[in-house]
Amino acid sequence: MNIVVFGAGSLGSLVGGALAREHDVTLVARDPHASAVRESGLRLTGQFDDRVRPEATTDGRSLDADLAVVTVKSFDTPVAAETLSTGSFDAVLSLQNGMGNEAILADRLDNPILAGTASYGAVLQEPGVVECTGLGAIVLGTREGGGSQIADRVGEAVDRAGLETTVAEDMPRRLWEKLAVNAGINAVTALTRTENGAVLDADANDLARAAARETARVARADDVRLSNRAALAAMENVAAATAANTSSMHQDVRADRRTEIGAINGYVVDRAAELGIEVPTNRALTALVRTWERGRGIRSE
Ligand code: KPL
Repeated sequence: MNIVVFGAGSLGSLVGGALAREHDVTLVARDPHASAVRESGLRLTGQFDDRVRPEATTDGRSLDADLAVVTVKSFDTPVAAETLSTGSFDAVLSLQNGMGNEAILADRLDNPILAGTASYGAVLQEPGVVECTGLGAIVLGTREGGGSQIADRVGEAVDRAGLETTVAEDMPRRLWEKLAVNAGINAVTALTRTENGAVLDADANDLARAAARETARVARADDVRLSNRAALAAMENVAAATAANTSSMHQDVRADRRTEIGAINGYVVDRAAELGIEVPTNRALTALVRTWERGRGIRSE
């Protein structure tokens, strides 16, 4: 399969690197990462140990492939969609954090849009080198739920590259469950500069559980069947499985970068307001991370 990975930061480089073991892959990345990959290939370290030679470019316009995998930060999705609309793809798969990405892609693109979640731990160590800090899984399917041939075909191609893949027919529920995981782990670890396992410790655990529970309540009000128990179990299982990993929001804060707070806890707050539900923990976490962003002069929506 010809695959474009749009937004090859940490996770995108890991997924793209793994896919390149089996498929023809082009990474759309920033420099100096893109030029390092062009010059010396992409080195996968940690749980994966390999060197692959995908194409790499900084220009994502007018690309042509069977599949585009979108791994940009959620706040960059509108620009990614605009750029992807200049190319030609049979399908587009979002493997991003937060909610609302698929809808933005579907608004601007005519191709079938698949939704996905990825729970691999990934850190871009230096240009051209990505470390897999935790083995995880990819779940993908149609964004509305239900099956499709294209979801099966993409799932088979991703699985063939050695990434543990499930094709699911209940993506709306899976996306809300992943949102509960991220709502519980990301802001708490970013604000306290701790690794994911810290949310299993007493004080942080209350906060992370409250954020995940509120997320499940909003999901149910949004007609998605996600119990508190399932949301809490998912959050704590991921925290335990990735205990030594640095969450993506903690990585962003450490690097003084804009975070995905708007698409994670901020999304819960906005959807809760529309549905008339109180979500005080998500509101507090959102306010704290936005205050940090503003203090650093980083734009926050
Ligand atoms: O998705 C993640 C992230 O860091 O954004 C988790 C699942 C929390 C793993 O670190």
